[in-house]
Amino acid sequence: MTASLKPVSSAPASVADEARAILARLGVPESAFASTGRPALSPITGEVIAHVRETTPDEAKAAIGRADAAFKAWRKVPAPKRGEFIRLLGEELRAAKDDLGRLVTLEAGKIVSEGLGEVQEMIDICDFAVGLSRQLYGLTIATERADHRMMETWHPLGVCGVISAFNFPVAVWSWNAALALVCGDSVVWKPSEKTLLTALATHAIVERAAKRFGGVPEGLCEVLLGGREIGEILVEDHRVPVLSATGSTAMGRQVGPKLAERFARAILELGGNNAAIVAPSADLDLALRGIAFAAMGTAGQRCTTLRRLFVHESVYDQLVPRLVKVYGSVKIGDPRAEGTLVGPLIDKAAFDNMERALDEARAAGGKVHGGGRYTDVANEGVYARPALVEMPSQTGPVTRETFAPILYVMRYSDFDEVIALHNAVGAGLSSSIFTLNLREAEAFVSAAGSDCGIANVNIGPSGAEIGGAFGGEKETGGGRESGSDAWKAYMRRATNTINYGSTLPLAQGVKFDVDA
Ligand code: UN1
Repeated sequence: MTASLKPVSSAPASVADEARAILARLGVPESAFASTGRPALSPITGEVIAHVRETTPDEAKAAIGRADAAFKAWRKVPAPKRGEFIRLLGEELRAAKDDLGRLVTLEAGKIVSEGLGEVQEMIDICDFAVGLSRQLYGLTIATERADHRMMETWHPLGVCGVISAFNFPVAVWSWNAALALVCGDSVVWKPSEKTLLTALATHAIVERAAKRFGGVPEGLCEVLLGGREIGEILVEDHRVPVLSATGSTAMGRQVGPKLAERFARAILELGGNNAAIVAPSADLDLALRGIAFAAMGTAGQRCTTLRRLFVHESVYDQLVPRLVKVYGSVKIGDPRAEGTLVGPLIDKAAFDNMERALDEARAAGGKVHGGGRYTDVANEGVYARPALVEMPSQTGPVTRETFAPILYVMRYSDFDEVIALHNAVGAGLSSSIFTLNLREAEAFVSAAGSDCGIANVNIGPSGAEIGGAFGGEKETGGGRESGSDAWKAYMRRATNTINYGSTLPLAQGVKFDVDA
C-alpha cells in the first residue's frame, strides 16, 4: 500500500446521511417515516435512505374529501390572490433550490446540474403561473341578437389529481399544480413510489408557502404516498374531475379508459419514441452536442430522450464515428461527482429492459456500440454504459420506447421518406431536425412534417422550456401541461349570453310565440 497525504477517502458523505439531513432542513416531519414503511432507495448506491409511512386507502379517500372541500373555498379566492400563494411558493423554492435539487440527485440519480435544473423548472412555472393569475380571460363574441352580449368565462374546475413518474419527481407536479392552483383547483398528488422523499420535501415547502400566505384551506394540496392501488383510488374517485398522469403508454391505457368512463378530463403525458434527423447541410458539431445531451442526459430516462436518429447517407460517415467515440468516453458514475454526465438507472429492472432491447436489436441486425453494465462503482447502484446501435432499418425495439440510454441510428437518403419513417411509430412526443436548409426546416415543422407535440430545429428533442405547452400526440396521450394556454384544461369554460333588451329574439330566427 502506498502512503498518501490525501484523505483516505474522497468519497462524499453517505447518501442516506446526506438525504436525511436535507429532509430535516426542509422541514419534513419525523411522523412521515416509520420502520414498517416503504423503503426509499437511492439509485446511486442502492442503499435505503428511509422508510416512508404509506397512505392507506381510507386516508387517500379522506384526503380527496378534504381537497374537495378546500376547492369549494379556494375557488372563491380572487385569482391574483391565488397567484400570491404561488409567488410565495416560488420564493420558497428559490430558497430551497440547492437542497431540493440535491435530493433529486440523491433519490432519482440525476447529475447535479440536472437536479438543480429540475427545481429551476419548478421556479419558472411558478413565475409563469403568477402572471397567468391575472390573465385567465375569456373572449367576448359577436352575437346575432340585438341587445345581447355573449362571452366566455373560465371557472375553477375541482380537485386536480396528479400522478407523476420517478424521472421528473417534482417538476411534473409543479407544472400541473402551479397552474391548477391559480386556476382555483385543489391538487391531490400521487408521486412515483420510487421518489417519495422528494415528494415529502416538496410538500414541506408548499406548507411553508401556505403559512406565509396566511393559511390556505385545509386539504388544498394533498399527497398520497403508495403504490398503484393508491393511484387507482385517485383515478376512480368521482370527486376528481381532472387528472394529469405522466408515465408509460401502458399506464395510460389503464388510466385513460377509467377516466373516460366517468367523463373525467385526462391530461395524459405518456411514452415518447423521439427522433432526430440529421440532414446533409447540418452543422455537425452542433448536432453532435445536441444528440449527446438528448440521448444520454438523465441516463436516457426522460420521456423526451432521443431514441431514434436518422442520418443522411452523405454525412453518416462523418457523424456516426464521432458519436461512437463520444459514447465510449462519456463519464459514467456517481451523479454527485464533478464531470459525471451519466448517472445510474433507477433500478435493476430498467437495466434488464435495456439488455433485452439490445439483444433484440442484435437479432435484428443491429451493431451495438457500448451497452452493458458499468461496474466501476463500489456499491449496489445499477449503472449502464449508454448504447449506440447502428440499425439496418426501423424494426423491432426501435419502434417502441425502452426507458434507458439506447440510441438507434439509421441511414436515410430521401427527405420525404425519412419524414414518413419518423412518423411511423406509436408515440408522438418530441422530435427535431438538424439542418441549415430553410425548406427542410420549415417542412419539418409544417402540417405535413413531424406529427409530434414538440418539433424543434437545430436543438435536440429534450429539455423543453416551461413557456410552451408540453405534451404529445398519438400514444403519448394528447395532454398538454405547462405553458401557453395549457391552463384551460384545469378550468371549466362557460358561454354566457346576456339579454339586456326587453324583447326575446331567439337564435337562428326561430319563432315561438306563446300567448302570455
Ligand atoms: C419527462 O421526461 O417526463 O423537455 C418530462 C424535457 C423536460 C421534461 C421532460 N423539460 O426534457
